[in-house]
Amino acid sequence: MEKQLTIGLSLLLGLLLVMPEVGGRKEESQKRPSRSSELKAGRCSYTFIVPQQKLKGALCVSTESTTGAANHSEVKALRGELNRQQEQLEKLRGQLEQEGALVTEVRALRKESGSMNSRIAQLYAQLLHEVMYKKDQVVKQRRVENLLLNATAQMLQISTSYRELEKKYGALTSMMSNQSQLIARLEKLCQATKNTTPPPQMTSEPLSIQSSGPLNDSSESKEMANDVQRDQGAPPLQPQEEREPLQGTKVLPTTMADTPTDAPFISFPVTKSPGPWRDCQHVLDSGETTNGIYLLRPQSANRLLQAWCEQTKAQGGWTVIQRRQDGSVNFFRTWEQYKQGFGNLDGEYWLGLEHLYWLTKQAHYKLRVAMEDWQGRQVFAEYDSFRLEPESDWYRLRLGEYQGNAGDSMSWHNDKAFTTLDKDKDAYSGNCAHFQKGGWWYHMCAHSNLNGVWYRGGHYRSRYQDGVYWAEFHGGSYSLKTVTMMIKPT
Ligand SMILES: [Ca+2]
Repeated sequence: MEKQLTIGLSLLLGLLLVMPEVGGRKEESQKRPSRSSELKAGRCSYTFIVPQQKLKGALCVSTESTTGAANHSEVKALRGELNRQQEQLEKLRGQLEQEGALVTEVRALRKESGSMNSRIAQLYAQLLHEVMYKKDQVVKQRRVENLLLNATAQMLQISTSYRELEKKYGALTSMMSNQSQLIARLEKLCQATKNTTPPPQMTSEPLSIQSSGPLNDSSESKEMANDVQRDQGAPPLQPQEEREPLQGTKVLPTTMADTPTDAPFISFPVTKSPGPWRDCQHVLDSGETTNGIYLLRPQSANRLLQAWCEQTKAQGGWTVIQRRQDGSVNFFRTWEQYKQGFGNLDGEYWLGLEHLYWLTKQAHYKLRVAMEDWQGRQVFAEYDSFRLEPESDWYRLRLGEYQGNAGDSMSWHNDKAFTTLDKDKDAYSGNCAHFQKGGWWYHMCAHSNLNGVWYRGGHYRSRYQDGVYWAEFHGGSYSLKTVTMMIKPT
């Protein structure tokens, strides 16, 4: 049934396909009857396709009548096709040209992209490097910050401990000041009672040696003191008020052991030529070549004074202004006493700042400090100029160039005012004279103090640096055996 239907349909299709040609042939046969007669002669001009299979095209075509027209139309079609293909070719060529430009462009772009890539890589490396560097910097910064923090903490700690120390120091200073006031009160009490007890003992042990030494074990010193008294012919226990100073000069104490701390020199006769002399150089120039006490009167000064003249050592002509040799005199004195002078002219004494001022005002003087240690070694320090400013300027020290073999322990005190336990003119917050137990041209406080406590034996043990010392010679904790300060005009 199905097969029959398929055959039927194929036949119909075949008819449909052949129909126009049938019409065409009819027209042609009308136009050209000669040819149709030829066809009628024996050749079949229609072809029927038996639809046993699917239709695949014509199985038979007329060869003669259609060939010329077919060729012509085919050529035409071919030409058209050729034209079309040429057009396409042109189109393709145009496209190709366009594509060629595109290729160049793409190449350029690729090239650019390559260079861009390398640039990006470079930038990336740079960025990486910067990041690393920044990281390093951050680490370093943190380290520095930590260090800073540590330092700050340490500083805080130090400042705290410094404050504590300051508090302690303040307490100690006030204690010292209290003790000094006590000493001053005791001194006043001693004066008031007019007894012959020695000056109040200082807090340090060696001072008791100083005050009690001559009584206990130094019979030689006692004899010497007595000799002085015999020489001057003064009664040993003469009250101070009854003593008559020789023409306004100082007075010597009766004995070393019972010297009131504020007593100036007692009257003392001129042992050598009458004078008065300008100074010991003047004495030497006049032919007096022996050591001893001479009466002096500085030019333009209406005051007489006595001093020991050293005429044998270092070419002579030296006016002794200070001497330490046995600890027989207490040098822990007031301003007034340092101003007027105190001690024994043939032993330990201080000539007096006022006298020094007038002496050094009349000419150009040099200073010589002669020292001896406990092993007998002798050294000296010389300053090519020496003078003092007046009391209104606290007897400020003016010192010249150093030379000698003791070392320079005094230039540090140049241009410094004099300080005593009752007049603080030093640069130190406390009073240097309190700690060093003697008046001096203190700074903060001293490289030398020849007015300290005379300790026996050199190295001393004390809470303070209060010995008779010259730091450049034996340091601050060595108390010298003998010291002489003397001046001479140049
Ligand atoms: Ca001071």
